[in-house]
Amino acid sequence: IKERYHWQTHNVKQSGVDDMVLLAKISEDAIVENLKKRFMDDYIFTYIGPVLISVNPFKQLPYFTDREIDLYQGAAQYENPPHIYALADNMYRNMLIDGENQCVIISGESGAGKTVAAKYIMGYVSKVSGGGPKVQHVKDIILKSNPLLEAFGNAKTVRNNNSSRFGKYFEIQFSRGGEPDGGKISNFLLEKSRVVNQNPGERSFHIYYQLLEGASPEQQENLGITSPDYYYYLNQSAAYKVDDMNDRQEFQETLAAMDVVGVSGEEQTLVLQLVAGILHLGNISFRESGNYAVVESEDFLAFPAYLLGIDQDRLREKLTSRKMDSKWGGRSEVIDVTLNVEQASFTRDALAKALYARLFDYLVDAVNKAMQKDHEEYNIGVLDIYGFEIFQKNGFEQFCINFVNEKLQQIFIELTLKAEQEEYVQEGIRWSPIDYFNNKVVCDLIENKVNPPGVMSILDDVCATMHAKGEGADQTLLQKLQMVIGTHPHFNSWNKGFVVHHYAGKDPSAPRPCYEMPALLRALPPIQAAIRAPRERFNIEFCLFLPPTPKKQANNLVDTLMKCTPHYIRCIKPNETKRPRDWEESRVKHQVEYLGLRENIRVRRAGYAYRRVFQKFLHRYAILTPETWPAWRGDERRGVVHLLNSVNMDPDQYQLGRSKVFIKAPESLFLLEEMRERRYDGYARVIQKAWRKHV
Ligand code: AOV
Ligand code: MG
Repeated sequence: IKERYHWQTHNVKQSGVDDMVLLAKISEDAIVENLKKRFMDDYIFTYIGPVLISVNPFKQLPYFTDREIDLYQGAAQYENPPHIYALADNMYRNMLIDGENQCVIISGESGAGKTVAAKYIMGYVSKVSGGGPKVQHVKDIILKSNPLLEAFGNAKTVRNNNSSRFGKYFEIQFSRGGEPDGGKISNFLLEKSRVVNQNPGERSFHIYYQLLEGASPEQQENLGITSPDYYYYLNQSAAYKVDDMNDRQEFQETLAAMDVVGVSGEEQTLVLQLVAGILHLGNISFRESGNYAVVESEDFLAFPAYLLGIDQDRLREKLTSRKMDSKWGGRSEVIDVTLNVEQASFTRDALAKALYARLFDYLVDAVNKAMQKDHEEYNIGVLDIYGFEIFQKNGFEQFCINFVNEKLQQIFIELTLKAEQEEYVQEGIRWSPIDYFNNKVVCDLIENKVNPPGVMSILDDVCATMHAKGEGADQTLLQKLQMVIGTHPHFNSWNKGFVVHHYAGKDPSAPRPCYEMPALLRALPPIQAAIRAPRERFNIEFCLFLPPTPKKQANNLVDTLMKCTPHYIRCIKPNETKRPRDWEESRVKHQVEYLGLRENIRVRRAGYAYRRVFQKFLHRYAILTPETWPAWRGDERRGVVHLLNSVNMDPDQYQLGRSKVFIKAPESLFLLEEMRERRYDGYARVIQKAWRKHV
C-alpha cells in the first residue's frame, strides 16, 4: 500500500494548481504566475493534462530519491503531485498494458533542462524494472552511455555549461515481461564546427579538456599533451575551465564508461590518439609561396600524421591540393589543383571535423553493439535534442537545429492541438474549435521540394553547382532565395544573409536568427570532389564526405516518433544567470507563448481529458460490472453504455463517439480508477482468505 505524498516531509508547500487545466483564468500571465509560485516554492513540475511542464531549478531538489521512485510506481496520475517519475511510470505501464511503443519528446531552449530530464527518465525505468545479470548489464550500458557521449558530444556554451551539441534518440528496448534487455541510440546533427572553432567564452567538446587534465605522464608523452593554450583549436576562444566541473575526474569516468560499453583498452588508446591527433592537426599552419599554400613547418606535420596513422607526404599533399574534374576537348580527366592558404586551412579544418564526427559515430556504434538484441519487442524512446538557438552569427548548423525544433513543434501541434480537434470532428463529438498558430508554414518554407521549393532544396541546388561555379556561390544562393521565396511572410533577406521567422520567434519583439551566407556555405562539404574519390581505406577525401542530410534525418525521426504513443515534456528556462530562485518574468513569458501553452490548455479544457476506444475501455474497467466481467459479449458501444450506467456516471461527463468514449473531467476518470482498484483489492482479499484456509 502506497502512502500518500507528504509535502511537509520536504518542507515544500503546495502552491498554485497542479494541472493548469484547472486555472481559473487562462491567460499567459496566469500561466506564468502559476509556474512562478510553484518555482519559488521549489516545485518545478506542473501538468497540462498529460503534458509535463518542467522549470529548471538550477539546484538539486530533494524529491528524486528511491522513496519517490517507490511512491510513483504504479500510482495513478492524480494520486501524487506532478513529477517526471509519474510520466516515466505512465510510459512504462502503457507500454506493458497496451503493448504499444512509447516515446517522450523533450523540448525547450538551451539550458532548460532537457538532458537532465532524459536522464531522470532513464534512471527511473532502470530502477523500476527487474531483470537478471544480463539485463543488469544492459542497464549499466544505458546509464553509462550518458557520461561517455556527453564527454564527446557536450560542451560549455554561453548558455549552458553542459550543452548537448548533438541530438539523441535513445530507444530502451524491453522484453514482453518489461525487462530492459536492449537499446539503440540514433544520433544526429553533431555540431562539428566546434572542433575547430568556438565563440568567445565557449569551449570545444569536454573530452579535450578531460584529456589535457587527466592524461597520465605516459599518455602526455605519447600524445604530445601540454597546456590547452598551445593548441589552435582550443585557444581561439580562450575558455578552458568550467565552474563546478572536474575535468580530471570526468576523464576517469569517461574511460570507465568505455570499459562498460566494451571499448577495449587498445581501442581506447586509439580513440585518445585520434582526439590528440585532431588537436595537433589544428596546429599545422600554412604560408603563401608563389600563389599557393605550403606547410609552414614540417615539424608540425609529422606528429599529427603519426597520431592519425597517415603518411606524412600524403597528408601534406591532401592539405595543399585537391582533385578536380577537368573537361578538355571533350575528354574528362582528374587533375590536382593546388590550394591557396585559405583553402588549405579550410581543408585542414574539414578533415578535423570529419574525423571527429567519425569518431563520435564509432562510439555511438560501440554503445549500440553492446546493447543490441536480435528481435524487437517493446520500446520506450527518449528524444533529447539541442534546443532552438540564436547567435550573433548563425550558420548551417543553427539552421539545421532550428529546423528540427520546428519539426518537433509541428509534431506537437499535429498530435495534440490538431489531432485533438480533428478527432472530435471524426468521432462526431460536439465541439467548438480553437485557434492556434500552426507552424507548418515555416516547416514548408524550409523543406518543401516544389511549389515553391524551400530553403533546403534551393541550398541543395546551389551546392550541386557550387564547385563548377567557384566563387560567388553565396550571392547566387541569395539571389535564388530572393527570387523563389522572397515574398514569403516568414522570410526576409538582405545582402549578406537571410532571416527565417521561426515559430519560436512569432512574437514581433522576439529575436530572430539571421543566417549568414558565408557561415552557411562554409559548413557544407565539398560534395563533388568527395563523391569521386575512390573508397580505399584511410582515404582522406572519403572522410570529408559527410553529406548534409538534416532534412532526411529530421523526417526519419518524425516517422519513428509518429509510430509511438507520444508523451511531452516542455522545459522552461527561468533565467540566463543559471542561478537558483532567479525568475526573469519576460523570458518565461516568451517561452510560455511560443510553446503554445495557452492554446494547449484551452484545447485540453474545452475538450475531453480522456478518450479510449470502446474495446480498450471495456477491457480496463471490465471488473466493475458482472456483465462485463471477464468479458462483454456483444456490441462494444452498448457495453460501454451499460458500464457507465451501472456506475452512475453523470451523462454530462461523457460522450460516445463513433469508436471511442470521451470523458470530460479527469475527476470522473479518477473515480472509475478508484472503483476498479477497490474491486481488485477485494478480490485479492477473497483469494488470500481462500488460500489461507487451504493451507
Ligand atoms: P538542456 O539539455 O535543455 O540544454 P540541461 O539538461 O543540460 O539543459 O540543463 C542545464 C543545467 O541546468 C544542468 O547542467 C543542471 O545544472 C541544471 N538543471 C537542469 N535541470 C535540472 C533539475 N531538474 N534539477 C537541478 N538542476 C537542473 V542544450 O543541451 O544546451 O539545449 O544544447
Ligand atoms: Mg542537453
